[in-house]
Amino acid sequence: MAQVLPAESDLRRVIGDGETVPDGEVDGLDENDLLELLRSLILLRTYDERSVVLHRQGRIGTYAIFWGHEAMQVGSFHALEDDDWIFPSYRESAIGLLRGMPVETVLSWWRGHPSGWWNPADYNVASICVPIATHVPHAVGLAWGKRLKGEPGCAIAYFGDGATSEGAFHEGANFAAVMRAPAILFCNNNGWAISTPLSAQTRAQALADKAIGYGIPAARVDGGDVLAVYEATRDAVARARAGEGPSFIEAVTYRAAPHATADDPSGYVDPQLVAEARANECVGRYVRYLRRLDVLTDELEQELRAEALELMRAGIGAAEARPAPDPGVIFEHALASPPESWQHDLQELRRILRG
Ligand SMILES: Cc1ncc(C[n+]2csc(CCOP(=O)(O)OP(=O)(O)O)c2C)c(N)n1
Ligand SMILES: [Mg+2]
Repeated sequence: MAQVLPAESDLRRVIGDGETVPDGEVDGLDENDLLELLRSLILLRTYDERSVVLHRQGRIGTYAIFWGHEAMQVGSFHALEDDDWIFPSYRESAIGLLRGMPVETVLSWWRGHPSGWWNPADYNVASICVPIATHVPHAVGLAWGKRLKGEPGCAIAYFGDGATSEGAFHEGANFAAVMRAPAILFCNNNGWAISTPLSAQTRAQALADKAIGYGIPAARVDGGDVLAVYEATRDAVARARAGEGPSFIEAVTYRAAPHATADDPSGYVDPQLVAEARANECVGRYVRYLRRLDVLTDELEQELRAEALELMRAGIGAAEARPAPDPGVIFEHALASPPESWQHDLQELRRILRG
């Protein structure tokens, strides 16, 4: 049995604090699996930190920072099989890297380059969704389709606390429950929807309570604990694959970074809470856990960091080496019968871009 603290209203946790709270463990994970989780955490952390720098240098556009969200993404990802579909929001923009998507592709997306759009069927990763919650019904529909076709696997949709106020979330959740779709609704509850705090978002005591209203089993986990997230998602995947329908996971953190590179949170966040969240951030927490278990050496940690940095260096080089796209792509596929004025607009755009 996994040694996991009770779920109920409290948050499930596996990683202790090295002092009064003891470390647990998750059944079925050997030393290699534990280190693979770390490799993924370091890859995403490196991707995120480098992306902020690349943005500052004007080499990518506005970027949605996920610093401190890596454990939610990595823990849930590693509970999936390759045939399970992933529906990311902008907050999980780099989750495809864990499925082998090139860094160059994701960076190209943030550069607004057409090569940043991949064929979802190549990785079983849907396009990055920017409109809040609109991908929840898509994920549920795909999951239901799998059930109808008798195919194995499930679909996981990632969204935030703010998304649970959107109609699309509620439609997707109800549909998933009614159709017993093999779907996992994964809510990253980071306490904020840009500058709107959770307290202004809902009167529900927990976001997981919303799932209960639809008859969907829900778990609340510590979103900074990669092992707790893994364990809860593994349960959800098993339910989905056994034909028992959808699950909801509420992973709780406190957003320790700005919403995006265009945001200045100093006017609305509590700096004390941010400082606490940063001190307790998920990658450091897991590194300390592995060190207490004695499975991580300095050399290996350095190796993983160097490997991730090299991937980023090569990725930005490859993304920047791509020829600029023809500005005509902005106009293509937008309207069946474009107005004549677009010809003029396109010529004007070409003229401006030529400088
Ligand atoms: C349908 C829609 N409405 C508004 C926005 C603008 N918007 C972008 S991010 C965001 C906040 C979302 O917060 P949350 O769901 O908690 O996700 P988080 O950004 O915290 O991961 C909003 C309102 C949008 N992208 N789509
Ligand atoms: Mg949020």
